[in-house]
Amino acid sequence: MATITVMDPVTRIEGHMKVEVEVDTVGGVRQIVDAKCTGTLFRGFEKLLEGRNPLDAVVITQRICGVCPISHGMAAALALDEAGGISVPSNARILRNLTLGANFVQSHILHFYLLAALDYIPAPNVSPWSSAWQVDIRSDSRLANVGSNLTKAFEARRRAHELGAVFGGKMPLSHTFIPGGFTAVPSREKIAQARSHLRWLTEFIQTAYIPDVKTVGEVYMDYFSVGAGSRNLLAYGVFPEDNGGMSKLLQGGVAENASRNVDPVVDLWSITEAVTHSWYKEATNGLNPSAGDTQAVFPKTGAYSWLKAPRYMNQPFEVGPLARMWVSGLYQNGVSVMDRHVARAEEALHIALAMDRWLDELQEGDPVFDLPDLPLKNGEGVGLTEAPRGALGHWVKLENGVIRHYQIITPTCWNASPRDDFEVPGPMEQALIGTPVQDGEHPIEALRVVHSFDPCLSCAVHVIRPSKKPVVLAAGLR
Ligand code: NFE
Repeated sequence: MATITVMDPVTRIEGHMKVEVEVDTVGGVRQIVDAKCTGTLFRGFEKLLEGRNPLDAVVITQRICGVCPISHGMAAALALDEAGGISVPSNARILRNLTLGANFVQSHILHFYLLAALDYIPAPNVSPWSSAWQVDIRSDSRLANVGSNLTKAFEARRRAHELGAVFGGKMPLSHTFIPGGFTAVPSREKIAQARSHLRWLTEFIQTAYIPDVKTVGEVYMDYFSVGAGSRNLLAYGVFPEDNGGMSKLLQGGVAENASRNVDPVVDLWSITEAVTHSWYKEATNGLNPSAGDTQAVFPKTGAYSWLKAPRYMNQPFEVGPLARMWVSGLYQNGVSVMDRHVARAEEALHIALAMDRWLDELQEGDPVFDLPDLPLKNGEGVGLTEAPRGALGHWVKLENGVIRHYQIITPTCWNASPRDDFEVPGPMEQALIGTPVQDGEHPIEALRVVHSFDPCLSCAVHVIRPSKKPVVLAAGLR
């Protein structure tokens, strides 16, 4: 007999999400046969930017999310750099990389220890932890190490924020990203301070984070075969290593069906957003973000999410650390729940080691910005970068010194997207379908699949309904 379980809200994620799974027996195996992921919160950012000073984009878009604000600061700065035809000096490129790198390390450690680990180990019997469903929590003495590092992870996050604040001024939100460069200067003292935090964090990643993820992978080996999803992987690439941005620490690219042959993301016009199953006006279906619009329609027949459905060449693509590490040729073991965790941990080390090198490359006394003529008047730009959770793009159009049009596609929008106009489910929905489930009432296996993508719904929904009258919108709970 088929059962339907609704998890609302999904906990230990960022933002507001509902996941509905239908469980049935197929070929003698109890498993998820259908899944719907819903972004349940309606927010406002893109419309908020229209008519504002272009420089506001860097500050305001960081408020989309407290976990990955630096990525939005970076994407906005890159979009404005392009709109203004500005190139940034080496120091600025490196300082941007260092501040973003600290944010990645912070976010990855947060995800494993504070959001995902409790799907696999018993929770400590103290606040703020509370146990997950006690289904399939395996008893293995090796897991004790993971538990003992849960509290140390708080210190690691604090350290990573302090590292980001050395040049970023403060964390989690930084005011140092500007078109044309960066507003802090490197000094010998700051470099030494950053290096001290970085060395501590690198050791934590090497001696705790990576071994702990590998331990969970050994005890839950079967999760290397669960939750593959679309197997299409996409990254824009991040951390430019030269001022032209041609070479990046993590390269961009697309790998269809987890192919080891990686193609470049050549055609930005092939990025579109479907809204057939999203609460937006159908006339805006299939638009490229440079022309995209966000007009809410609620209720709407067939719609079940505030997320749009981004597609590349009409296909759903998974984004995130696994996609980045895959297209860069640094991790190509497989596409699964556990591969996402391992790739994320290995990426954290890869970035931390590069940050040590970038500290050496900073030049005290060299410029940190190439100031553009302000205000930026007219132009168009696309800021493509990566957030901890995957590919992030900001599309901006300036007219007469103000922002005329702004669109953002976040990583979680790619991963947790609803079905598109061809009825093709999003990557997370595809990853859920086929997942074996022991207890249909408490499908912890579904949570493990969802958590492996590290979803952030705050990032994924960011539109407003421009109305003076407050409008109450509910997500249509069953
Ligand atoms: Ni709110 Fe974000 C990241 C972005 S996710 S965390 O990483 O952009 O969609």
